[in-house]
Amino acid sequence: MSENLRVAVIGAGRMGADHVQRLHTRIHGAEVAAVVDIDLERANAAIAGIPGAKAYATAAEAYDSGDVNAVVIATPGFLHEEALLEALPLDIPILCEKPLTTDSGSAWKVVEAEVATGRKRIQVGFMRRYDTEYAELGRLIGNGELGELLMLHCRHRNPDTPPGFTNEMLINDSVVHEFDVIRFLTGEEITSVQVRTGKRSRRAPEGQHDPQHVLIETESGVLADVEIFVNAQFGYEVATQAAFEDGIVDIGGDGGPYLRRGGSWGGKVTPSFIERFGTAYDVEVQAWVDAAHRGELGGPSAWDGYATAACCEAGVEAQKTGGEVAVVLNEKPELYRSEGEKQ
Ligand code: ISE
Repeated sequence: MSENLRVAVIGAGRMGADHVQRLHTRIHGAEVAAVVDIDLERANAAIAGIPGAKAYATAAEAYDSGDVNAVVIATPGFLHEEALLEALPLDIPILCEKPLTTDSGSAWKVVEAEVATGRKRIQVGFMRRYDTEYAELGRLIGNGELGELLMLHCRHRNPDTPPGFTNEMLINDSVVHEFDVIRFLTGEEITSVQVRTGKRSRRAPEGQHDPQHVLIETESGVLADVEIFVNAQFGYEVATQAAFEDGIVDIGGDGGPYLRRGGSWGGKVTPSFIERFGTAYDVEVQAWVDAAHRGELGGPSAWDGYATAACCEAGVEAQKTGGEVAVVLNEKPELYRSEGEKQ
């Protein structure tokens, strides 16, 4: 086996195919050994032009090949639990796209399975943590130079939704990112979620109430409001304004170049999350590979996946009731506690 990590990418859909290209062309210290998809044609298309990579219909076949020592799980969220429980006993580094699983019960099963192995093996693909502007906001919150953080105003807009994108997915598939990044930025757990639905866009497909307004509170009382608007038509936007005691910080606005021509001024709108977070995904995957080479695992953990799953569950209940729903978490296992938390 080469010095490089030999990665199996499970799922050759949009995100899986993107990770295959990333691993093949931009990431150092890793190569694509296998692509797994129940649709073998799609798996074969994903490995085209990648020497040494093989297509399989099942993860078991890829693992049995003996040519794989790391795995990226990029199947739809409802298939993650099974894929994670299959990969954990192999004792290999696992990068699992978000969400860890789609409900807190199954996420907790994954946490328990990892705890039973005695070491962290799972990193969850919450790529916003690797975005430079989010990281800078985190730094400003941490060093206290603007005083205490008081509120976050988050805009999360997608141009449209793929077929089958349900009302619950506004929370489980989209706002899950805000749940994670708010926990990451504040270093606190989320204590409650409320969802309000107002006027519905005529562009929202049947069964979806779009947009929605999500109100989140953390342990110390930081309030975050999220406009989740997944059929916003114009393009992709993930932006946040943070209000501190001594200043205001904006992140995520569209970048240049800006053009002045023929009496108008403007730039291009980001088309999708693939472009908006392209660099963050690269940094995330490279960090995972580098850690694997050191025999470590960093980044968002299975605990983070579990905690966000619990927030999503509260969010989906809040969608139905309109009321404020408490987020209740199990006790954090020792494996996931920081040194400070252990004392
Ligand atoms: C998608 O799955 C993502 O992860 C994107 O970051 C998010 O903006 C989008 O709403 C999700 O559907």
